[in-house]
Amino acid sequence: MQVQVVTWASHAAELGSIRRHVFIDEQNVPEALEWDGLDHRAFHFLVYADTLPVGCARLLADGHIGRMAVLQDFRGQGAGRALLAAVLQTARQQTLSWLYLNAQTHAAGFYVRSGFQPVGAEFPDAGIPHLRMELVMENHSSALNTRFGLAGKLHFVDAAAGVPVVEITTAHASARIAVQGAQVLEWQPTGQQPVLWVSRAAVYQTGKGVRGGVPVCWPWFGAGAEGKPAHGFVRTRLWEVRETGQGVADSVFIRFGMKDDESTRALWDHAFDVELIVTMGAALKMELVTRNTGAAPFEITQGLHTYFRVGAIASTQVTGLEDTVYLDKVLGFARATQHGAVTFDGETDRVYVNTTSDCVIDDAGFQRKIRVAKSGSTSTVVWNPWIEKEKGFADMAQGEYQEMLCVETVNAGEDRVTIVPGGEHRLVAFIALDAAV
Ligand code: TA6
Repeated sequence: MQVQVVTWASHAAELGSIRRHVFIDEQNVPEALEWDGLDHRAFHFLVYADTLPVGCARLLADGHIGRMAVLQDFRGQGAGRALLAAVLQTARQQTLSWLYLNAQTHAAGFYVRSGFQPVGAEFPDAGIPHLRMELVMENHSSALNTRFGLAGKLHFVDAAAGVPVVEITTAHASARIAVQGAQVLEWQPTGQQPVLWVSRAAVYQTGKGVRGGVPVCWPWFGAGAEGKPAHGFVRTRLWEVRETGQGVADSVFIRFGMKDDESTRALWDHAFDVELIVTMGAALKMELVTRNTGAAPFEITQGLHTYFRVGAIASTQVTGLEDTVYLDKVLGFARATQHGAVTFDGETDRVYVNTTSDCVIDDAGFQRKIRVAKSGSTSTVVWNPWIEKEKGFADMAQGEYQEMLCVETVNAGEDRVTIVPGGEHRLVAFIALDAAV
């Protein structure tokens, strides 16, 4: 079986014929889903049995492999393997650093044998069970460094197989951010204790969120609907790295992004582009930007689920939420009012509503104050699992509840955000050590 790399312009007839036979005639995929308007800017692959084109595949510039199809009479003869080998070769030539696809579940084993990992739960696409699968190319970090590295300030390393992490160092601070989930893991101002907390039992593996740092909860905050993941679906997926650069006062920024695809639309049927922009210097700024690229309004809840490192939770308090109403998750979301500073002597899980205030984490243990300012949000979550709930997290070590505290910058509870077609919403968290200490 020979494979040719072709373009839509040169081989639309052969490509279209195979896809019509396999997807439209054989699998009843609706025409409107098949011809999605992306063909003209993709790499295409045709596999031939002698001179007859019997299979095809497509690779988009963001690493999305799709439209893998082999005519019925030519299956089981190595056509799929030949196609995938050609796709991987082109991906390397294009210094693509990671690939993803939405495989029909029955074919998942074929991709696993080529190094792909399933990510997330099975989902229906055109009524056929699918699994999203990702492959971090062996050259991932080096490809990202080639395209986005900043000498002496920003570079990519592999924290574990398939888990690339960007390391940022400036005169003011250092940081680490996992490309998976666009999850800030560490931010440590020079000469200070780490400001963010990551569990010693955290798991670094494809498709699994790291316990700590700043998980991005989107496009819903909290429990998902039946069979859908808690805190949305973006924190366990690889995001695109779109841009890096230097900002004011020796800061460095990195911009991650993700668009909708069949697997996201199966979980949440909207067209979107979501970005996380992290600007790191003497302060840490995170901007979660949602754009509605579809034709109808949609509503989201979301959160920057920040885990802070504290000296000892029992001698830590949070100010800025005085006299604020909150929904107490520990008491079935009963409404209550905050009197004085928030202190901790047991499981605490509260959504404070109608508040745009800065919060200050007053940490007597480390003798410091951490300010958490925000915009684009009228709700704040404060969470500590305490002893019993900590035991329920396999990725928390015993007693770690004493050294961590979540003060989360969110749109949660009644603070729901509606975004019209073409519109955007920007949720911003701004974290700094209070000079006042
Ligand atoms: O933000 C607080 C919370 O919703 C808690 O109720 C707890 O579920 C926490 O997030 C951790 O959620 P996760 O899905 O990351 O284990």
